[in-house]
Amino acid sequence: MLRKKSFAVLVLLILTGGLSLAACRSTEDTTNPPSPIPSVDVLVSEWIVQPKPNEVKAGQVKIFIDNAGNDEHELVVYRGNKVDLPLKSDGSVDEDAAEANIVGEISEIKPGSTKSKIFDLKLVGEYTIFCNVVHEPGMGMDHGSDTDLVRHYQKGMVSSLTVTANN
Ligand SMILES: [Cu+2]
Repeated sequence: MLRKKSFAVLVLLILTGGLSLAACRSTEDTTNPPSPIPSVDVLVSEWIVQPKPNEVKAGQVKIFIDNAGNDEHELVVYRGNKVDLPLKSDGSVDEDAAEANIVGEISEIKPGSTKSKIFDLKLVGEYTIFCNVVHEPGMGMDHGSDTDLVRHYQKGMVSSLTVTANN
């Protein structure tokens, strides 16, 4: 009789153990795997900024940048339309004035190299991505004949990226 009782307890233990294990497993099964962060490939060169795709869902976005040019570039991510970008009198972007809407940047992308960074593009709308490198003529691709500095933004290194609702 005593033996029978302890057997019953053992069976109960195994059963409950099995049940809790099963419960554990089913919890794991119903948990969705973390969805991969959407990415945008941006090609930069003299004098282009080409995002692919140019539209992405709101949230974290991984930007891969590929410098196919001969000059060093950077990529600044600004929340807003290009027409709203504050410019300095010389035609380059006034990053201090734009600071509140600058989401982040990838800097010092050497010729022929790639870099990536995750940006938090949580707000829906238009974003502008651009290169704001300014240097003396002759230091990069542009061996300008005038004494003006080479301003990549002015040369056309700007493009737009649209962030759409995430549902
Ligand atoms: Cu540039």
